[in-house]
Amino acid sequence: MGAPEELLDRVSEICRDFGITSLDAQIESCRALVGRKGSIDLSVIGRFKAGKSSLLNSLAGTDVLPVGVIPVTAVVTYLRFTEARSVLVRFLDGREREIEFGEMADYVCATRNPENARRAAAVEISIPSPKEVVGLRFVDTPGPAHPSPRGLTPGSS
Ligand SMILES: Nc1nc2c(ncn2[C@@H]2O[C@H](COP(=O)(O)OP(=O)(O)OP(=O)(O)O)[C@@H](O)[C@H]2O)c(=O)[nH]1
Ligand SMILES: [Mg+2]
Repeated sequence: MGAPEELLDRVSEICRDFGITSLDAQIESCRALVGRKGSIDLSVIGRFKAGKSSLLNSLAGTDVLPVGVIPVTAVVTYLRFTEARSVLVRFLDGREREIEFGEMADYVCATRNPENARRAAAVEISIPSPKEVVGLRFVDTPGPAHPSPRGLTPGSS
């Protein structure tokens, strides 16, 4: 089976042959998504420490997003799959800056960027693409009701 369009054509054909109309809406939605330029966002939203970053790492097949036992993700973090590796920080004031891969945790991790003191709006990570995730952009989010990391640092009161 070739491109997604061919796959959808084949599904439509099978549905038509068997008189199945219940999938029409889903097939049309898929066609609209496939026809869109750019990637489809796959966002993970949930309570802090629910395992959001771990899930995306697992889907990406690499431990790129920081995970941990105390609150970690402080800033919305995009993970794109491209040929080159890079990290871009977009700031709340509209500036943007490319940083070294090793600096990423200084923005993403709540312990190193408490209460988003660095004023980052988002971090965009690009890594070489495992074939299965081409066309998707992962969106990792801070858990709602994220407590201050200071409150959960081991040894703190
Ligand atoms: N046992 C178990 N532990 C997990 C699983 N997924 C994640 N963890 C652990 O749970 C902790 C939290 O995982 P994270 O992926 O950082 O969770 P998160 O939802 O991104 O957390 P925040 O960014 O702080 O909101 C880490 O210590 C992980 O190793 C799982 O499926 N099973
Ligand atoms: Mg996280």
